[in-house]
Formats: sequence, C-alpha cells, structure tokens
Amino acid sequence: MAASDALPVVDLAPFFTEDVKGGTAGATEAVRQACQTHGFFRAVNHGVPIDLMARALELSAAFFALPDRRRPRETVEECYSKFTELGLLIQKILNECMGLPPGLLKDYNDDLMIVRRYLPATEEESTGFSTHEDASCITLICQDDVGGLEVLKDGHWVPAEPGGGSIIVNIGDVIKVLSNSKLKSATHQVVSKAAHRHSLSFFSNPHGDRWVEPLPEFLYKEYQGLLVRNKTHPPARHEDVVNITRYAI
Ligand SMILES: O=C(O)CCC(=O)C(=O)O
Repeated sequence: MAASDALPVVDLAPFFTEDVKGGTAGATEAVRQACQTHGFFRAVNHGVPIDLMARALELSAAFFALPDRRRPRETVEECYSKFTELGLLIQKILNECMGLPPGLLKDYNDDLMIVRRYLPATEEESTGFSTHEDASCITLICQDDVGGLEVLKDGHWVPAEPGGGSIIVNIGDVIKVLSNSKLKSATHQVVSKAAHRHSLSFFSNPHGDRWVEPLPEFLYKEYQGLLVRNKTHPPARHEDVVNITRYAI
C-alpha cells in the first residue's frame, strides 16, 4: 500500500472550538480532498466521547453474548444521538465543500444505526461483509480494536484500521450521484479476523421516496450543451433525447 493510499485523517476540532485561525476552512478542504480521492476518511476530535463509543461497543459485545439478548438501550441511544449530531456536522461540511447553497443537504438525514457482531474467520470462511458501496448519503463507522474493514482505492485494499477513538466516515451513493461522481462512494468490505468483531454503522439517508440526480452545480458544460441541442435540434426518436438520468461521466 502506497503511503498516499492510507485513509486520510481529518481533525474536526476547529468545529468545536472558536475558529480564530480559519481552522474550519482548512478542515472543510481536507474533507473535500479525502472524499474526492478515497471516498473515506478517518475523523478525529469529532465530538463523540471516546468512552461513550467504547461503552457502546462493550455493551454490544455483552448483548450478543447474552442468551436472551436484552438490549443495552440507554448507551446505544446516547451514541445514536451523538452520531446524529456528527452526521449533521459532516453534512454541513460537505454542503460547504461542494459549494452548495447553505442547508441544501440538511434534509438528508433519515438516520439508521446498525449494531453488528462479526464471527471469527474460519478456514472455510473469512468474509465478514462482502464488497459493497453504501446507498446512504454518508456513513459513520465506529469499530472495536479487531480491524478488518478495508476500502478499495486504485485497485488496492486499504485498511481502515481502528484507532484512537477515531470514527471512519464514508460517502454513500446519494452524495456520489448528487455530486455527479465528483465525490466517491468507495467499495469496501470487512474481512473476518481471528476474534469476534463489533461495530456500529450509522447511516444518513434521504427521507422517504426522493428523486436523486446530479445537482445543477455539478453538470458539465458539455451536458448543458447537449441540453441546448435537445432544444435546437430535437432528436427524431424520444429515446435519443439526452437527459440527466442517462448521463454519466
Ligand atoms: O462493520 C463495519 O465496519 C462496516 C460495515 C459496512 O460496511 C456497512 O455497514 O456498510
């Protein structure tokens, strides 16, 4: 793995302190770059208490170990509410780093959190979660120390290792489509390790049925030219009319 492939780290501290030196602008730019190159980044100083995440993961392990699976509700709900706050912050940052009108992404937060336990690898089976992209706007992942989450970057699997209370953030298909593929929805997977693994995945999704297409801000001049041509030289066949749902870059 080349050093440039490793997951970029973004320090969100400026969003929680007085922004005396334009720190939020620097962090916003770091998010934009990470989402363009990797579709993933590791958020540190993210405002979600590290001991809260550790307790939630411990309780998740205890929950899965219980024969009757009683829910450790309170901690998980507290974690959910902190992730909701962080999700809103990341969406605000993305909104800004994509140069969109303020608040455009604020309705894209129909949230869902999944608590998972992965079984240890066996000789026959080491796939914890097979390769996929997320259908969400963004996903936040909090994991224990076992590891195994990997991100596909330029044909190589880059480990998204746990560490230092960081939270892994990734772009989902909704933001990829809205940004006309300027931001990546990266393929990822979980490879099973020797131990049980626990993680919390928090997804921000659009609410209900919603038409998702590239925002005008991300359309190429070329596409706009095609739209003009539709009008000045309308194609004879309806299926030859170029429209945004068929245009991919
Ligand atoms: O458990 C994890 O670390 C990641 C799970 C995942 O890829 C997902 O929920 O989409």
